[in-house]
Amino acid sequence: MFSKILIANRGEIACRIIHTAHRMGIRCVAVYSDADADARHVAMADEAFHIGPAPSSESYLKADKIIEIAKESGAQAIHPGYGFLSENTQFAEACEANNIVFIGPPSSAIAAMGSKSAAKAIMEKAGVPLVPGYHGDDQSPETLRQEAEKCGFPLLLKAVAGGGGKGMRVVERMEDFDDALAAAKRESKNAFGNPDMLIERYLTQPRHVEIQVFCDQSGKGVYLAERDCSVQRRHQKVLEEAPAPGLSEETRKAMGEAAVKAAQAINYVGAGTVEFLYDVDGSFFFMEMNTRLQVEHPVTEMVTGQDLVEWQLKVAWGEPLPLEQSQVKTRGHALEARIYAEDPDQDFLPATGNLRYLSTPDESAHVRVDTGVTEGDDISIHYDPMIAKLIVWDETRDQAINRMVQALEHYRIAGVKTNIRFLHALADAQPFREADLTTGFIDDHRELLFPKSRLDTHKALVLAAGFVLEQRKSREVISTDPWSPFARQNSWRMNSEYAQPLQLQVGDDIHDLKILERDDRYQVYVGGSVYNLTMRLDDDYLQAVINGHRISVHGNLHNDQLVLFYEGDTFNCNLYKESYGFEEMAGEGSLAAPMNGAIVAVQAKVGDKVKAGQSLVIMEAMKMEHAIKAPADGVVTDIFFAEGDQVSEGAELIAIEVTADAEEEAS
Ligand code: MV4
Repeated sequence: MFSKILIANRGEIACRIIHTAHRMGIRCVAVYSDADADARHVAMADEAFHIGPAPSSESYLKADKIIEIAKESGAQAIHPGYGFLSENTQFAEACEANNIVFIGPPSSAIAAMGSKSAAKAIMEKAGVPLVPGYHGDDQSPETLRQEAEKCGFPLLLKAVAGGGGKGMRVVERMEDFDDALAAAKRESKNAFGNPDMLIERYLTQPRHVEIQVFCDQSGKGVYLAERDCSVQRRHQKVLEEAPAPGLSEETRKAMGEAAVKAAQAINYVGAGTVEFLYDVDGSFFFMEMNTRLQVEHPVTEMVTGQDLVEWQLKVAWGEPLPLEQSQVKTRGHALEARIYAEDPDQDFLPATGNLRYLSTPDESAHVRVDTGVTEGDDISIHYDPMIAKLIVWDETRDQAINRMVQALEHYRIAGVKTNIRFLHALADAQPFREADLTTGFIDDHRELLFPKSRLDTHKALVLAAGFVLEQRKSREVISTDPWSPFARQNSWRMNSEYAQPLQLQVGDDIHDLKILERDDRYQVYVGGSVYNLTMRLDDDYLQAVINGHRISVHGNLHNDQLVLFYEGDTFNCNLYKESYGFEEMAGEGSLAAPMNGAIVAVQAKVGDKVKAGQSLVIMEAMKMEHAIKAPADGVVTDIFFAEGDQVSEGAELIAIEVTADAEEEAS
């Protein structure tokens, strides 16, 4: 076996490869750009070499430099991961030329799948089912028109050089064909430098089902079940699973055998994926072959119990496949969700920033997290914005979905926008639970996938206030800085009633809260309502009881930004303007009701002379009493309510004429 390999990649996949290599006793050499000097993959590796500035073109795509480093470090092989140099035929050849094993297929196999029409021709010859259509070299408009007639409508024009959905056009009727062809050719010429088209019958409700194949150097091949990757957005996979729900054993076997034939037709070696379009009637058609280890390989690992990177290393070293086809067994169901730094509310605009708070679900036999980042890392513009892959397994699909929903609720990130809430809605959506999968899933179920916040705004504000107060208290005790505002010895925590104002900004709205504490119980006044609150905070975990509803959230307060995490959802607010001083309730001359409540006692009559601070009216709200006190010496001139009256927040309760000598005393 190799004793040292170089990983020509970054992020989660570099970490993933190092993990297995280390388990097998293989040393790992990492490479890194300026942006990745402190990255997790660099820390995990046994040694690491700087390769250049942050842009991929100046670092992770520098084939020559990477080969030089492999030679210098004594690495016997290079694992390219996915993306970057993984499907670059010249790189595979350069490795070979330098006596370094490329952990991937021969360059000829990569090249064979580079052109869609050539790939289809190879697959046709190998007897792999194709979507009916045309993939010939004759690209004259007349031939293409004739082939379109033969194919029937709707049809799909696909760029021969295309990939990832670029250069595709659906044509509904012959009348539209010429215009569509001209447009598709133009687009493909611009995008790929090649205007050639192929024609296929357009499947309107297909699923994306792909087979994991493996071939060794002797030409033996096996398939390791399939994955359903139908849930995509703009040709980006979002949620993947294994096995594909509802696939019959016959179809699974036929698809698997077709995939192995496809691989063998191009003398494949190593890990590959054959993608199929799977139609509602159970038919399936070759789509393309990916000549690399794929992002979603973990779901296959979870159901087969195999380590595909270990298989890659063994095959690259020249060993036979670890299992015969008959020994490949699957058990249970696995799902993978891709956690991205992006904003679903802004059309999934990629997000950047610092992962200032990052907490992941506990890993177990049921939950796996593949990631390349740790708390404090930056998500930059330079690379793919994927933060992690969250993979779950259970005996049944339904249980696996529950696991996924739960694990997403335990994945908490602050500092960068993520798609976690979207993924949570997706995994929990009824049509997904019912495996109503097609490639149009996300577009077809938009109304389910952008849910309103699960937390009512008032409750969220109460929890936010509670979190801020409890965290301040815990800091107060441990603070050693006498000048810190947290170090103040405030009397408000003593057994008397003081109201603390707190302004929280949510979006453009500023909410004025008042918080009253007595005997470790709080009352939070917000928007004319009052909430009883008790709580305890353990580190970042707040357990609160609001009006008898026990509710728990995690939180992160950073400068004046607070994020609360609740059931896969986040609530963001800013401490808008904060006062560390405390005012007594109704202490500033206000004789207005501080909240909605009832008058329980009126302790003065019209004409009474009263002293500053004297209690005039007692109000009750949520079973706690509040005294409305005279702001200054004076005479009561009017009383607007009587005992038993209900009053609203802000209502004037009593009028006082401040006496002249009192005014003089005050001035
Ligand atoms: C198709 C198709 C329907 N009919 N071909 C999209 C990317 C490229 N790899 C092939 N794609 C498709 N080819 C025929 N004849 C629908 C798609 C397609 C799709 C396929 C897999 C996953 C997601 C998709 C989203 C839109 C369209």
